[in-house]
Amino acid sequence: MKHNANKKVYIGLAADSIHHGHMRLIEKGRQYGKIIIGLITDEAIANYKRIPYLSYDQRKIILMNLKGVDKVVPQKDYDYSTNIFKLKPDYMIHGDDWKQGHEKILRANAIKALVKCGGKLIEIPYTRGISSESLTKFQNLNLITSDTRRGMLRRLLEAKKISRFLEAHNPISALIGENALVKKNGRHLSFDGFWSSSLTDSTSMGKPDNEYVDNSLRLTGINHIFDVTSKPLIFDGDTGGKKEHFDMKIKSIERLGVSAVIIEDKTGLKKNSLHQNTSNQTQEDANIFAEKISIGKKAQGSDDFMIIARIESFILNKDIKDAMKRAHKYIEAGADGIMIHSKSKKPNEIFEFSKKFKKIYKDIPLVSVPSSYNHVTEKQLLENGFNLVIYANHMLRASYPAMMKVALQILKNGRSKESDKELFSINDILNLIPGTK
Ligand code: SPV
Ligand code: MG
Repeated sequence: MKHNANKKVYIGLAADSIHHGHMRLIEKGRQYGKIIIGLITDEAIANYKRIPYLSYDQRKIILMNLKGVDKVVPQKDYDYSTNIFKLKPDYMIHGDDWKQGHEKILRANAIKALVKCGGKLIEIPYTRGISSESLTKFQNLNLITSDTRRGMLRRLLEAKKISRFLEAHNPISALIGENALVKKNGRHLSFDGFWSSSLTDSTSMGKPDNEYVDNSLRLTGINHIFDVTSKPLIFDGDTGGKKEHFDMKIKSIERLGVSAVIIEDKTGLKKNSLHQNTSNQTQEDANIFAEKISIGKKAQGSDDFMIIARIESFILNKDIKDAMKRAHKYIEAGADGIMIHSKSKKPNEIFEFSKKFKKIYKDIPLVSVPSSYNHVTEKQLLENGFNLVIYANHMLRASYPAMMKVALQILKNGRSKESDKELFSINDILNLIPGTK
């Protein structure tokens, strides 16, 4: 086939990591005409898979500078057909790997669209031995900087309707949040990031959740988590501590690459919000708390870092009026998002809040921690205006009963053989962490 500059060749790519497989697609395309890359947007990717490591603009710059690429346009849908109808290419180039598996439907739709527009699909054998997924994982761990990681939360909030974060209290629990993956209806479901919980950080050290475990110790733990993961992290900052210390605290949290801190509007000796007895918990004066927020906002060095204000009105049996009044004050003081907490078994009060809140603050992220109202689905939270859901303590709560069970079995049996079925094999544990053997 002779190159014909009047012919349009379409190639849809995510291009989070460029490798020779992509080059082969481009090389092939150049034989047919001028290449238009449909670069899949963050939003389109994030709703099917993990958000790309590189932003849309960063990926675009790379592609624009590749030999043979004439134009880069956004592909706003994971499905190629919208762009095919719009651009009416003469050819589309794709690897033949999509003939099987969940991408079959994308192929069928692309062929249908091409037939209608008079275009033709050219498939080349899939390049074996390299995959963007494995390459991206490798790159993420090796190249991620504090800045890139920090910026991922804002990108997620823009790209995804609702993001899910999982508690991590040490690197091994974080590796679960990093790698857990469920494939469902062609989508790759995974966690978007980590929650560093004061409850589980304290509990895993055998200490009460009352701000005894100090910030520097918790940040050291996060540093270890960051050694082996690539996803963004939200830090549970408790009350934020003394307002006179808050600026220094923000700087050290932000510098590490943490994306956001959530501080709660309590005062005095902090108690966990899910405690049945709330009589000894006190809510901070809204103006004083707002002042703390603005001190933090002035202290942060990057635009990416977020301070999210957590409203404890429902925890302390106050009403929606109090919660809304506080939301206004905190946002005015610069809060980048609001977490509304509740220990009710039902989501009624948080849904009442979210309806009122989102009418006024459509674009301000709203966070839910459904520990007690845990029958609520992410879909319901999304429909009620929430943008982020935090599974706040589940990794620690899962591990304790599992460990206790095995300890009791060993005592009962005078040996460990009976516990084998509860355990990861020695081989599995050695293979879990690369470099162990
Ligand atoms: C935590 O995880 O430490 C939290 C959420 O602050 S809660 O335990 O629900 O208060
Ligand atoms: Mg906490």
